[in-house]
Amino acid sequence: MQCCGRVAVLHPLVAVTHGWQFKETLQRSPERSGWKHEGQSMWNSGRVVLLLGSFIWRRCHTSRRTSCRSAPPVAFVGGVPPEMESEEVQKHLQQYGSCRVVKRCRGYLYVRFQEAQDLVAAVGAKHLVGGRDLTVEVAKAKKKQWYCEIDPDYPPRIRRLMDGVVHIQNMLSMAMQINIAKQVISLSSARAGFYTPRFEDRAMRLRMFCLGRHWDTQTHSYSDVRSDCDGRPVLAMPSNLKELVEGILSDLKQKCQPMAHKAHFPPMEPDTCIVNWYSTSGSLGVHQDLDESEQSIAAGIPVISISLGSSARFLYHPDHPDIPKDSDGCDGCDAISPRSALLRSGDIFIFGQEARRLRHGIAKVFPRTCPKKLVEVIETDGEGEAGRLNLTFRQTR
Ligand SMILES: O=C(O)CCC(=O)C(=O)O
Repeated sequence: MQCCGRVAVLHPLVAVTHGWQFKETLQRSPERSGWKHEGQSMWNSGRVVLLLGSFIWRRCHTSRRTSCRSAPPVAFVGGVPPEMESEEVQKHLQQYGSCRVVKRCRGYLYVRFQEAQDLVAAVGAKHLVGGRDLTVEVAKAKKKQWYCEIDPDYPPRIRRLMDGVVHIQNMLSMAMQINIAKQVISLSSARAGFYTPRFEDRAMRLRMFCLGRHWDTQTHSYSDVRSDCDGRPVLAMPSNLKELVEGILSDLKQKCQPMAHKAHFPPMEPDTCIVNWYSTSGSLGVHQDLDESEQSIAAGIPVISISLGSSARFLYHPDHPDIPKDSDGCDGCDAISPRSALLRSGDIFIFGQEARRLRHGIAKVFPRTCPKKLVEVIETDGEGEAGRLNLTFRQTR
């Protein structure tokens, strides 16, 4: 410690020579290090100081360079309630100078000022907006951040599969996946939890329960009670899941600037989440999600799906309105070969806009693909294999 302060002001080459003098301080005990000779120990301590000196020198240099560069005039605005429009905050801050909101997150947002002195003036003032006391500080984060706490070792990858269809790989960190899975499994233990629905008189190859509104597989409609099952009221949709969906859409909007309109979905107010649990022999036939309101479908409001646990082969058909349909409304799609995507734990799949009527299904769930940390959380099937949880969020009204 003592030597660090001194070495910090030196160039690494100078530090080598000083290393000889500091050998008493830095020399490791011969028993622990195995260094035998005085000469060698002096050389080694010199090397330690060289490395240390070089490290500190680089740190000093880098921090000097950084501090010389003026920080971008971006304000962090905290205490923003979800219902407050970003424009309202922007308008309020424009009294200090030209500025615009550059990022909106849960509870806070970032505003970029054109002039640094305007930011300084805003930081020193009190901000009462719509009855809320907002805090305005100089933003510390220089990098764009995701709403979701992603795993830095596995950065998300956005794949635009076709217009209106986006697959985001690795979007949710393991911690987030575990939290969501735990929350859903604990909700499913309520009286209105998982059951095996029937579709056209056949048991579906999955178990299901809904949050917000119930999807009746017999009448193909949404209701507030489990009308095709036990008549119980449907469980409420937790606000954190709703916020998660909004956060995913806002992340996508920000991260996909180059794709611009191709990946921008209309704003969404998810009122329903269908939770599916598949065993490793489970599947879901190709279908279209058309039971939501006509307005919701026509506006291209997306269906957002979160995958947790074992991986699955997701099939989708590009929608071809020209292909004649039979009485089931779906036979024509057999003529087109389906495309597929492998959905892994933590992935998000979104379809909306012109692809809102996408035909899709789950062909297969793969055994031995569930991340270890989720095996304990997600229910296992008869074979002891962890299944797959899927949450699809929709705006049904
Ligand atoms: O499990 C999935 O990934 C798809 C679920 C689905 O298509 C649905 O619930 O409509």
